[in-house]
Amino acid sequence: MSGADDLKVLEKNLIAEIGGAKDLTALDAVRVSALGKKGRISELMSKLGSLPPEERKTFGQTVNTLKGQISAALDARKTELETAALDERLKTERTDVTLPVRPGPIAEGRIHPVSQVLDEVVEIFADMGFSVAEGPDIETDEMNFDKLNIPAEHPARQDHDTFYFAPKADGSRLLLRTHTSPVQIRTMVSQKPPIRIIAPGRVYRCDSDQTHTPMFHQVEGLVIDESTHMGHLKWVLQEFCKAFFEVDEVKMRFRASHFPFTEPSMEVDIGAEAIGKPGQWLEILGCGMVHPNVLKNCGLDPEKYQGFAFGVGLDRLTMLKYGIPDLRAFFSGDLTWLSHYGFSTLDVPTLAGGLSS
Ligand code: 2U9
Repeated sequence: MSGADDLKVLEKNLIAEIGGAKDLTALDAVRVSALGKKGRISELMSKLGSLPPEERKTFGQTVNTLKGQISAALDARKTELETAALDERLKTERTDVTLPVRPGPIAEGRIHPVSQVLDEVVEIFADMGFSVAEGPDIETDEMNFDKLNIPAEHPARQDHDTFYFAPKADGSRLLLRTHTSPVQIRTMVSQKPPIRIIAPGRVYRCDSDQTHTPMFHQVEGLVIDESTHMGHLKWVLQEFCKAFFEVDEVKMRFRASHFPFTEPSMEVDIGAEAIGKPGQWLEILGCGMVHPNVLKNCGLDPEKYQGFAFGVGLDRLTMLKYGIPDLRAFFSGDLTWLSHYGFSTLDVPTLAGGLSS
């Protein structure tokens, strides 16, 4: 066989071996056997010196051409095998981006139902133009009682079952606030009307049984302007109840009551059909027109200013809306209870999004 024929056969064999390589390892073995130091093409090159000078040039060029062809064929097959391997992986390694987030510590955390209801209440009143006001849990007798028209000898002072701190040298003593009303007092002392605030927060009374815990939550509201009247009060409470219980209509009953800080004072019941119990009335809040003495105590002229206030127990509101039977479980730190009644961190209440859905 002539040298040229040898090269043709070698070329044919190598191309067949390259085409037959099933994977990258097999292909690399072909590359080494052709182009490696002791490979078939490299060995041809080493024979060059033993050829007669007149044949060297042509033989050298032909071997170089073959080398180029085989390199190109190796590269092409390599790309082919890599693409096929990638296609195979893409078939099995799919990512479904529509799958829900894998539960982890953050996804499993729950918002306490009282916090959720507080956020709902804030959302509703913010939409009506109220701001949120806050104040300290530790208060003075003056802010918690005196300025609210509850003097030392007033029987309501006993009703509040107050937690007192040890008296100071001057006889004065601090206390844990028994309602959030001192927040409204502080607002009236420091701000000129118009005032439109809600004051949510923790309050404390020395009382503990099936329906009372020593710490509970309230939201109180206060609106003071020159001509604010009971019609405004009734409208605000009606809108609040409809939005909170997520119903188009709610029956409301205003019963005459008595609080030292409001005159007149009322307790409000709603028709329990709002929570799916037709035929019953449920007491949900207290309210009234701010007593002129309270306005005076805060430096406001009752001849010029008037307004209304209301108070709602948040824990009770939470039990009613979400059908939670036992108040004491609210503060027991029971994770099983919380995973049942709690809310996902993604359930942020918004009016546009349908409050609780
Ligand atoms: C100022 C003036 C008046 C707040 C009011 C009520 C009626 C009321 C209860 C509801 C359930 C307390 O948590 S509860 O037990 N509250 O009935 N609260 S009027 O009146 C104010 C507050 C501040 C300066």
